[in-house]
Amino acid sequence: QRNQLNLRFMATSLQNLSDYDSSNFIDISDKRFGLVVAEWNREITDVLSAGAYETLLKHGALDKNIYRNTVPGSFELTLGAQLLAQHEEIDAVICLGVVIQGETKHDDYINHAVAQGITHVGLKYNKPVIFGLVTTNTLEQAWDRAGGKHGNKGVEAAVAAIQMLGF
Ligand code: RBF
Repeated sequence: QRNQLNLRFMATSLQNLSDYDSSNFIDISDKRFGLVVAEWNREITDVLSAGAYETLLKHGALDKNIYRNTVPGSFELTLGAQLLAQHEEIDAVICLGVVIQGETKHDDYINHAVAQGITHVGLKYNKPVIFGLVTTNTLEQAWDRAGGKHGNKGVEAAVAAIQMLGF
C-alpha cells in the first residue's frame, strides 16, 4: 500500500502543480520537523504526509530529523502540534488533515478550532506551526488537493515551513 501511495505521489504531485521557488531556501540539514497527521480520511492524509515528507527530504532535511505522529482527527492536530512544539529541539511543526463538509456544521467548528489552536501554538512557542488542513465540500475536491489538479497541499505545507525557517 505504501508503494501505491508513493507512486500516486510521484505520478501526480510534483509534476507541474504546487510549484515553488526553492532558490532562497536556507540549509535545513540540521533542522528538526514535527509532522502531525490526522487519521480521519487517512487515504488522503497519507498522500499529504508523503508529499510533505518527500519535500523536506528533497530540500536537505534528514530522515532522522523528521518526527511523524498521528492524531485521531483534525480536531486533535492542535494538541499534537503543542506536544511537539514544546520540545526545544523541534524547529517547525506541520499539521495535516482533511475535513469534509457534512450535513452538520462540524467542519466549521473543527476548522476554526484548528486554525485558532495552531496559530496559538506557533505564537506561544515562537516557531512555525503550519496549517495544512484541506477543508472541502467533497472528497473529490480533497483528492484534487492531494496529488490532483490542485497540487499537493502537503508539499505546500512543507515549503511554507522551510520558508518560515528562513524568515
Ligand atoms: N476529523 C477530520 O479530520 N475530518 C473530518 O472530516 C471529520 N469529520 C467529523 C465529523 C463529525 C460529525 C465528528 C463528530 C467528528 C469529525 N472528525 C473529523 C473528527 C474530529 O476531528 C475529532 O477527531 C473528534 O471529534 C474527536 O475529538
